[in-house]
Amino acid sequence: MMAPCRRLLRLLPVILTVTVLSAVLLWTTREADSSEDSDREYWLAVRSAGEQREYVDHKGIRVVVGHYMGDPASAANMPNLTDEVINSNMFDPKPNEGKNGQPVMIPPSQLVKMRQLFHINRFNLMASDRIPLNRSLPDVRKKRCTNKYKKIDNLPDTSIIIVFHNEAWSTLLRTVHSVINRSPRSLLNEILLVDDASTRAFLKKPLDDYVAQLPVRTKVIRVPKRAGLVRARLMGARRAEGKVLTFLDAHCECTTGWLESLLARIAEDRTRVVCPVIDIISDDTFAYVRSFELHWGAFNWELHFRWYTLGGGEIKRRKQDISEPFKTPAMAGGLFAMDREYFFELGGYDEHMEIWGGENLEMSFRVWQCGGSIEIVPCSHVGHLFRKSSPYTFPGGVGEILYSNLARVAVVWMDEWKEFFFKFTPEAARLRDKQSVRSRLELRERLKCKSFEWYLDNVWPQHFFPKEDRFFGKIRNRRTGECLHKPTGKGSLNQPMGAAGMSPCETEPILVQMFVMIQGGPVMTDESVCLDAPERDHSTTQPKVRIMACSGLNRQNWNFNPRTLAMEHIASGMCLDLPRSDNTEDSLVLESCNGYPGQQWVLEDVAWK
Ligand code: LR7
Ligand code: MN
Repeated sequence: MMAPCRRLLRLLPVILTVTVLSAVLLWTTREADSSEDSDREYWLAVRSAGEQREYVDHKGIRVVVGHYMGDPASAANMPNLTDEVINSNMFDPKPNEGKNGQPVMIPPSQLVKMRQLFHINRFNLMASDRIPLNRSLPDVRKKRCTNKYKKIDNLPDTSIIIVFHNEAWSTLLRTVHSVINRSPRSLLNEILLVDDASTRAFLKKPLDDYVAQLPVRTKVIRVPKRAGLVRARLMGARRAEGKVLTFLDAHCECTTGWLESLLARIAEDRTRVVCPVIDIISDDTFAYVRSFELHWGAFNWELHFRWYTLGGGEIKRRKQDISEPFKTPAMAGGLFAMDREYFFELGGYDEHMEIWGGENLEMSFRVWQCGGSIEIVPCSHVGHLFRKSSPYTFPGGVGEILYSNLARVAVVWMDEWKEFFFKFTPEAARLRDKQSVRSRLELRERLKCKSFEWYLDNVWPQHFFPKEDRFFGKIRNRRTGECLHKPTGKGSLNQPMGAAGMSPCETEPILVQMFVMIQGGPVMTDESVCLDAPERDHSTTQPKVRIMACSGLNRQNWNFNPRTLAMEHIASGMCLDLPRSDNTEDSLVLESCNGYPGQQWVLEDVAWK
């Protein structure tokens, strides 16, 4: 394998870990749902300790997340696993195990075996195999939801499309049974299981036989050669007969009311693409954990999908009725419903996207730019099994696949911002010219889709991307000559905030020294973090300046004075200053404005397109 690919193989667990972390964040903050949101501080201390990562969140809750790495599953590189084990169905349900979404406890005598089996799917297969296919789950909806979507007579019916590649029996069929058990029967047209060239023996005839006796029409569609999730989903969509297409990953569990609320939104407006709130099924214990409802989906500078907190104003508006659906700039990708005809009118999916990744942003941009909308429906909750690494092969290499897919997204939909993406993501830039995207550009033309600038301005006005109307570049201090940087160091990728510090300016622009500033507004950087001065108590003479989740609050607004070169903190009237000590670990502070070089800042433009 070429060096960049190897680097990416190492990176993929990190990407997945960040996704899991976002999920953990959602989970540990879920209680804030009903409390004051505006000043929530996600304090997340991350410490790497060998293979384990440990987090202490702002409430002092300690969360330990294992960190699994390694090559995808085949008997050859899985310790003590034979092909016979991998191909056997070890489903062995115990009636009360995992009941009501409770965690599974594995008897101590089984722990060694449990760890071995973990490698097959990169989740606790033994735990999953102990839980019945029809386990109960709590009704996690807000009270208001119970009556909100009662009338179902006029709702469209749906085909459920589940694509899978070497999924475990128990997770796949628990997905199917949760759909059957918790959806109004009249709304289920059919369930389509698209087998993306799985090799496991139990997913062949035994699966055909099993689905034949289910009370809802269920078909298994076989993809002859590994197609990847995009083409597998397209194959399902083309065979579907329901009015709406509802896509699920092959390791989900649906809760009461999940479907009615989604279909009701589409019945009102066929151009809505609707997503449930995605709850967490633990890869370790299979506990069902409700997640925080007020996050929306977007992405970072490298086009990796992220969950971000809704801004302050947005939350206030939603306080009127927190069960109301809200618009989201992007969707996670795996769990959504969409009118079938509209799906094809809008161009289905980009068939040249391989295996995994990028299709969720492609569809998000396309839907928004071409006249539709994407929303999250808080009354619909579906659990998804989050894992920390990918269990299957990426033929052609992880890097080639993921970044080719992302290059296609950028070239077709992002206009000038594609240059920004390629400039700072060399892995994708390398693959840019290999993409033939003519038919997708023609589609964009034919549908008269709007620009990416329109998308940023109207769908995601809180975005932290560069734009003509704002500064983008380095922020250099006049006294030390050093540059402002985003907190770095071990584990910082997962650390949404920390002390605002300084480091020697790099000549080659590097992302951690890049900032976007709107005059009189926030100083932002990648991952939706902003320069913040959270200390309300101004009896401290030098309030610390931090990098924290952008919130839209006034205390994150700054004014750059081009005459004095001062960075004025609007809420306090104080100025951004260097720490008193020379310890570079120390954070910047606010100080009464004094005009000394320590308070003078040079905004150095960096070309982004
Ligand atoms: O080659 C493949 N063929 C497949 O059929 C690769 C995958 N698949 C199947 C796979 O078996 C699974 O059912 O496709 C589905 C998704 O693959 P996962 O579960 O490995 O993906 P994920 O959950 O890690 O990734 C998220 O991002 C993907 C980007 O391509 C897809 O959009 C996934 O559907 C998506 N999952 C979710 O949105 C669930 C919530 C995650 C969050 C946040
Ligand atoms: Mn998944």
